[in-house]
Amino acid sequence: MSRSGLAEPRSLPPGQRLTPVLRTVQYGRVPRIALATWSLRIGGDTLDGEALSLSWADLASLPRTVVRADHHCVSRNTTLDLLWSGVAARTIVEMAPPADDVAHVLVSAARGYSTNIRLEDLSSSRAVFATHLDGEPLSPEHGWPLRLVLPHLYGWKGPKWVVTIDYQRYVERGFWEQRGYHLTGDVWREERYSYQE
Ligand SMILES: Nc1nc2c(c(=O)[nH]1)N[C@H]1C(S)=C(S)[C@@H](COP(=O)(O)O)O[C@H]1N2
Ligand SMILES: [Mo]
Repeated sequence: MSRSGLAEPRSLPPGQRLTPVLRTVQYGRVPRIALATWSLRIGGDTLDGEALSLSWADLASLPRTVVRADHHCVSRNTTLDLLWSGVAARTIVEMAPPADDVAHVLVSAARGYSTNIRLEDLSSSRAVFATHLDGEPLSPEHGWPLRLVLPHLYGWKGPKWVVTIDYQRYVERGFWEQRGYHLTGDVWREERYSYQE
């Protein structure tokens, strides 16, 4: 039944509460990155066995997309309506496709952070390697030059300062997945901890 005249309250994922600003959350310090030497490497179990490296100029030549999404940190803070723009993760996956039996991907960042993502989550239509937030280039704290955004997964599944994508036939847990967090991390299924797997 619709309640005319009243705005429909927006549904929050289970166990989350609203926070008005996107708080910076990371393990360790913000890395310094030079675009001239930066690259995004897609390797591991690729279809042709070769790794692909994209320079910043290569990345800039790819088609761009915009995704409006809410951010959900597993610490229970949710921030609504962030506008991410960059390159669809699908575009990158299609440029360097995985071998047929690959189901997982380890995405790693400068300074050692990593996270495991199911290939089907990385290939979902709203997954984006973002260069911009709300129309501005990412700030260093929010992941400049490139961060992954997966709106239906908890925030830890979106590395800031992404540098490598490794397709994996076998599951390798990333930074938080080794420390008790869930392998898949779906926000709407409330997949927070590894004991739920
Ligand atoms: N490289 C890296 N990326 C990271 C993290 C991190 O510690 N290192 N923390 C994650 C977590 S837990 C969240 S909630 C978001 C926070 O993004 P923000 O700092 O832009 O708000 O970044 C994610 N990406
Ligand atoms: Mo988080």
